[in-house]
Amino acid sequence: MKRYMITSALPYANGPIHIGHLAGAYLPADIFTRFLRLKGEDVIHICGTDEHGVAITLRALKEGVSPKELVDRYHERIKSDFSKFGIEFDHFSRTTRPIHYENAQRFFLRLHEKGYLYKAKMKQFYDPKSGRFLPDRYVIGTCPYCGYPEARGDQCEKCGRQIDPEDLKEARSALTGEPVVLKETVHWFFKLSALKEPLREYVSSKDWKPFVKEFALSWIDELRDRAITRDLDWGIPIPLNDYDAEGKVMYVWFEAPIGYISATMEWAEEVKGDPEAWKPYWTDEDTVLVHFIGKDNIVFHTVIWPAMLYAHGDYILPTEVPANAFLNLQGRKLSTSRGYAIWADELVESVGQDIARYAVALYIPEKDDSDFNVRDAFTRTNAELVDNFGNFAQRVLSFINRYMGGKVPHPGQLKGEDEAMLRLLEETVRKYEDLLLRYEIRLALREAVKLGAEANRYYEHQAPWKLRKEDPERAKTVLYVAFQILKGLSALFYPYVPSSVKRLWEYMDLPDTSFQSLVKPDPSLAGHPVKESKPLYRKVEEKVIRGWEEELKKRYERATAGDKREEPRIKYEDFAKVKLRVAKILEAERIPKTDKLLKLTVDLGDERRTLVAGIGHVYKPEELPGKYIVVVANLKKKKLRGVVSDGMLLAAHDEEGNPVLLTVEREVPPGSEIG
Ligand code: B3M
Ligand code: ZN
Repeated sequence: MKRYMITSALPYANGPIHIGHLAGAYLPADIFTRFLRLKGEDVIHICGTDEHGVAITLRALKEGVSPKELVDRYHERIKSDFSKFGIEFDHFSRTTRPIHYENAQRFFLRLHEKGYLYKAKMKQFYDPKSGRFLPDRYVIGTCPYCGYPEARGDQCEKCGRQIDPEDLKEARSALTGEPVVLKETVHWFFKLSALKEPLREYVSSKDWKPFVKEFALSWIDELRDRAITRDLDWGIPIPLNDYDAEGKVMYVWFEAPIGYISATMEWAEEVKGDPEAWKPYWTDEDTVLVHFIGKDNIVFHTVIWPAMLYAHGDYILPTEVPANAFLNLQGRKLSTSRGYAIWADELVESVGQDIARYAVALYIPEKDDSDFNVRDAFTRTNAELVDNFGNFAQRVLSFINRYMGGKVPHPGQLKGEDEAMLRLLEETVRKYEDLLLRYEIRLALREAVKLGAEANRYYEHQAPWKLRKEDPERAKTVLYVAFQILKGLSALFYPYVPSSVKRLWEYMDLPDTSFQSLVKPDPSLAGHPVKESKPLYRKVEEKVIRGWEEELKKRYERATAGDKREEPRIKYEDFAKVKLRVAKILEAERIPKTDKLLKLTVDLGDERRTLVAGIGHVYKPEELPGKYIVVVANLKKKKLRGVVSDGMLLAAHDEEGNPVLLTVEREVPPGSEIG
């Protein structure tokens, strides 16, 4: 027996759970845990709400409630969303619990005592009106890339790019709307730079998904010390007797992962009634520590959190970090704040828990971003779950009830095709287990579905409803084999659709529902009585699918309607201030040590100009000379990486945000005016 400590990312208590969250972390974690538990492994699945940080305070501000009110409300909501979706935890805690405050402060002190934390000055944006230092996200301004006027200092919601708050134009405070200033402040820093080598060794030794491992390694290359305190009044206080610590709290990303341990401690006390019971899960080298997360959390779980654990010294490091990419919805990005999502609770209300789980499981973005399209999702679920597994279960059980006196029949001599079917079960189980243990949750499901399809084919081909009269002995053998296969299938489908499989087990009335017993044909079940059964699933009807399509279209329109309204109209005179002209590219070369920047020499008719353009990741310098492009000719000069850019070229941005040059429909003399 192996010991597993499984965690799912602690969701911020600032909104309900949607299918993107579920596909990204919670459903795969739940499937994996259920599989291990069915196999009898020693496993616990721990989670809880992440209740500090600016994601919380900003949301509270928007809703006009206190952070405490906000997190109380969403903690309950999130807990109920998970339970409706059948996501089970051994314990679901909160980062505002006293046990976590104490534990996080102990952790901080240990790192401090061991010399991993130091105090230093830094410059940070300050809002003179509210008298507060502002975290990156609280600084709002115009995005330097796409011009979106409401971009946040950490990321632009419109074009999705990462930004530094210093790059925002017209930077202002999200709290007061007033201009911000840079001001000196003191913070505690985590000496990550000192841990580069052990971290590199640790990550290199891991057999993680390539995109996870590469991301972690590239981060380690550029590892710098990071501030782990913040000027905020909502969070865990710094446990030091120091004047500078006043008004500061721990950075949420420092304390939240410690919350995994705190929640396990709380589980030990409250659920196990043994305050020591958490220890082997976090300190025994034999424990497999697995963090299920979405891709935006990779750095924290593969670099910073392992660094913290390493520096602390008492704990094991993560064994596996099965991170997932993003789930889109009808080809578009999900957004909680804009309300473009399918929420966990409404999906379950619409189609039932297991159909909902199955549909989402089909799109777990294990390798790349995937797209949840309601028509595809429900059509496939109807075919693979309802018509395949569900149908087989119903056929076998109702036949036994109707024609075999409600008892699994005693078989006659098995034929080649019977044995082939049982062998296929054995092979499938092997592949399935292997895949699940490698976190290939979608591929493992494929194996189960294939076996289900074969089982239906076998049943169809043997046609026991005909054999019943022509060759009753043979009919019994077929039903016996079909029952054994159904029992095996139930084990494979259980982690994905647990509540319907539990119902199936009641109908089958099995003495033992451990994985090992389910997947092994059991001759002693000949003569075993089964119960009256009902169909496990109902198909998702066309009108439900169409209803979702229409609803999502409406949600998307509502989510983006604001964008259109926000764009203020300008007068012609304003536009006329911008001098647009046609230019011909004469030369192009890369600016050394940059990935994107090209230096262009262009012909503007009466003069030559140098432009710097961030297009080098898409255009090769040699393909540019001779092209006619559009430039803003009267822009103030700007120095970029030592080169003065005298003007700006215009480009559109494609779906991936890559630049596509604007050109003219036919050649006109360089320098021609546009307007
Ligand atoms: N709350 C981020 C998120 O919800 C964060 C995860 C914390 S895991 C320790 O995406
Ligand atoms: Zn932008």
